[in-house]
Amino acid sequence: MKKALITGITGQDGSFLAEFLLEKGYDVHGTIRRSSVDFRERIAHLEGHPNFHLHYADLGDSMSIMQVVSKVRPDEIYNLAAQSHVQVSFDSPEFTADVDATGVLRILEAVRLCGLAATCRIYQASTSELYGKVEEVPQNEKTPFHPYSPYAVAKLYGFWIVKEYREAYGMYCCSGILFNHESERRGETFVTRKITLAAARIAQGKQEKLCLGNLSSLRDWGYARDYVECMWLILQQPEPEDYVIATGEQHSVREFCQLAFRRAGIELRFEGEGENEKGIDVNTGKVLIEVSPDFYRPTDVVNLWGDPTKAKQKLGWDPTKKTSFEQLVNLMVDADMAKVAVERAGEQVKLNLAEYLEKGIVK
Ligand code: NDP
Ligand code: GDR
Repeated sequence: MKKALITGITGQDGSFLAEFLLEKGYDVHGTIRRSSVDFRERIAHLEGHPNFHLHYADLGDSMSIMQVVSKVRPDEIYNLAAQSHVQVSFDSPEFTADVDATGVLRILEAVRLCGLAATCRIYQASTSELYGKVEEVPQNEKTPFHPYSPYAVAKLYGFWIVKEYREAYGMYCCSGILFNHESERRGETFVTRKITLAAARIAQGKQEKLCLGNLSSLRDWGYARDYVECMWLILQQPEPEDYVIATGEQHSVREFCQLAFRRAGIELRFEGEGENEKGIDVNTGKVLIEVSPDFYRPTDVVNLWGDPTKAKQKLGWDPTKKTSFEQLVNLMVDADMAKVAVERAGEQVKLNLAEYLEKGIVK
């Protein structure tokens, strides 16, 4: 039985990858961090599985990484752990650099020092943010990088140190340069999930309006569940190489809003420009979306569009057979509509109970 170690197993991608590898028959080990509240929601359904194991480790703590690598002695490591929010990286640049840049080095060195350099394959979660300010579209493995946030600069170090260990020590380590991928498990402060959750809340009368930043930003959005298979495929190739994973399609934040609100039963029209742009309900005339400079970034990446030709040829990646943009938006909105409906039902139960207690109907 092959052993995989996933850092960042509690995150969106980590949880899907753990499911995928368990189905493939792997013994799956994941790293978690101690927290005063429970952040294991995305993997709660896997706990108790005989091939699923969790270990405490932090990418900022070499000793914890050495411990887990030497204990598990994995065949494959998927380094997904990161401070992954681009806007947050402007507020916490040093922490982001420590985890997203030096953290990668700590993993590579742990593998080497534990004598696993010749046997352990390493996947590094690189990102389309590396292209940053680049104006060439679409972007492929040969497009030069121009990182445009503390997050992207840290990830650039991660990309290069992985390449360096491959060339210096002959290690099987590679990067997946993944474009944005989303899901019903996406963190609630990333733009797609922020939109789908707001659409569901507004449609069910639980929120008045949604404030966003740059509505014109363009992204190549795919479905996270589809993308984790590529992480695995990248590590199954005869030679270690870096790959762009993307859908090859580009959409704006505004377009995402339009489709998401439509799925929630609200037709929007957009009026105005820049900070004055608004998303208006065509039936009621109510302003539902406003632009707030609070969500602008000091430097923003506005034109990402991936060219996954290499992945198509070498990995057999076929985005046309995967979840489409519209399907992605729909599945996210449907999940959030259900979540909000459950929350409302819970609130109603509490209200009823309070009323029954007050009236003495229940004691
Ligand atoms: P999430 O933010 O959902 O998950 C990040 C994970 O990293 C969480 O499990 C988090 O743990 C963990 N983590 C954060 N800091 C540390 C630390 N110091 N030590 C150990 N673990 C830590 O990200 P995604 O699942 O979306 O992304 C996975 C990876 O892929 C990230 O590296 C991201 O940068 C990269 N990426 C993501 C893309 C996307 O579109 N989703 C695209 C390209 C790259 P905790 O739960 O305790 O916070
Ligand atoms: P990104 O994702 O920065 O691409 O990083 P995010 O969803 O945060 O932003 C996408 C674009 O939307 C614009 N935007 C807003 N973004 C957020 N978060 N909140 C808003 O209110 C808002 N309004 C507009 C942003 O300016 C941006 O242009 C994600 C992360 O998963 C990274 O870890 C990963 O490496 C990249 O995707 C690929």
